[in-house]
Amino acid sequence: MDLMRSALAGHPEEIYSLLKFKLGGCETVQTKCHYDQMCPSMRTCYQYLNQTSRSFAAVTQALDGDLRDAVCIFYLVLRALDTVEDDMTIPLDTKLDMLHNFYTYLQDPAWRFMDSNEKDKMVLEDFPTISQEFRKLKPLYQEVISDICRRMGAGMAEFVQRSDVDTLADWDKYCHYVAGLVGIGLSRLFSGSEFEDQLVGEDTDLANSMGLFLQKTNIIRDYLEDQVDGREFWPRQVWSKYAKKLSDFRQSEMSQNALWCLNELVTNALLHVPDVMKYMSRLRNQSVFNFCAIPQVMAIATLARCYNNPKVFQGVVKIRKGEAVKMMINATNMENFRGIMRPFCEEIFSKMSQQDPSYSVTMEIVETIRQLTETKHNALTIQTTLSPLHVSCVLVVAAMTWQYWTQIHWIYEHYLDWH
Ligand code: D61
Ligand code: MG
Repeated sequence: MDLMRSALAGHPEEIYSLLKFKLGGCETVQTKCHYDQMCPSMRTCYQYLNQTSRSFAAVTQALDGDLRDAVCIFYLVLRALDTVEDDMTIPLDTKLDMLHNFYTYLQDPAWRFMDSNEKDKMVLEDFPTISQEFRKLKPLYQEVISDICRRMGAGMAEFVQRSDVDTLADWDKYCHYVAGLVGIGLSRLFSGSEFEDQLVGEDTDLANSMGLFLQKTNIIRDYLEDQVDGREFWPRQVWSKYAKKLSDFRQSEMSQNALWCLNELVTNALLHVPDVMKYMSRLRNQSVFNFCAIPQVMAIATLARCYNNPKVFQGVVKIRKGEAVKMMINATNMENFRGIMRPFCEEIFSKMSQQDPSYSVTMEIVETIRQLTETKHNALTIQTTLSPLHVSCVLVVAAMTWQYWTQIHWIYEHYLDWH
């Protein structure tokens, strides 16, 4: 199905990436974990990481040295905290108490929480396994994780008591608490591991922007999912210019206003791209570069797909698997990073209309991103004389032949031989 989606979208190069990925040839997410030599509780932690994170599990297990376990534990501790924040069945006073005191549970070998109904509740029910591994990390890593956990818990408690996100400044503040602080914590872990310069951990503004770009993209994409769950994270200051209620955007007659509101929020998220480019240009360790680059390119691809797209109000807009895999394979240095970001900037530009109230602001940031994503060769595509569609068909046939051949081979291996 993924092969067909890329073929029909006229992107033969994605079929090549999908086949390469299927054959296990994706260096950037090759795990460096030796699970057989790991203590059982740390192995359990990596299982929880794979169960709770689609986006960060593979790139975390590809990190170098002791950074790997530190980032894995950092993720699970914050995922546990977020599971408390997201659980609408926990009474408010209990939730506020837990959010404020969560970082203290890291020092309590027995603390666990058994009353969550969330999908990721296992990280709360088996928190002793996670906190045990936390206390084995070197003191600098423990200090960073505990500090970020304390500040994120306090920030989440502040917004849980408020009904919604009001101004754009509130939106930046909320995204700082739940994602900017992750970027700041990760950057201190990167510098603390000495795989990256001290400057990476010290420049908190850039690290914060890395998180805000990812979180704002998620909040924009998840409009409908959050509406269905009775949650609203779009800033009132923006949507109240286009509707009386945020839920009005679900009605088709509101579609133009809904799109203008959506485009204004995408434009706001794009304002973080210059900081993201500067942050990425400072990284020196390959595994850290890949770890940071992959979520960022997935985010700009998602933003480009969401821009001026009515489907945001009818479901969850997703990028193609082939596209995602191609970016994962190629996002390994700044030249490629720029080359991947650029086409999505052009995709947004191609959907802009002068009637859009945000047109001039969007045009300005698109121009800025164009300058920052100039590359020696702007297109990272296969130059062929055959049209993309022809190439796609050839590759699909090749893929199906290969699929058929492996099956024949497998049947031969497992059956004919055995008998
Ligand atoms: C470089 C590389 C990765 C980065 C980064 C810089 C800066 C920030 C981030 C990753 C975090 C991006 C978060 C975007 C996804 N949003 C969420 O997960 C929301 O929960 C936020 C609070 C918990 C944060 C958990 C987290 C996430 C990624 C990590 C990490 C911790 C630790 C290390 C590495 C990556 C969202 O949760 C969705 C859900 O519940 O499934 C929400 O509730 O809003
Ligand atoms: Mg949350």
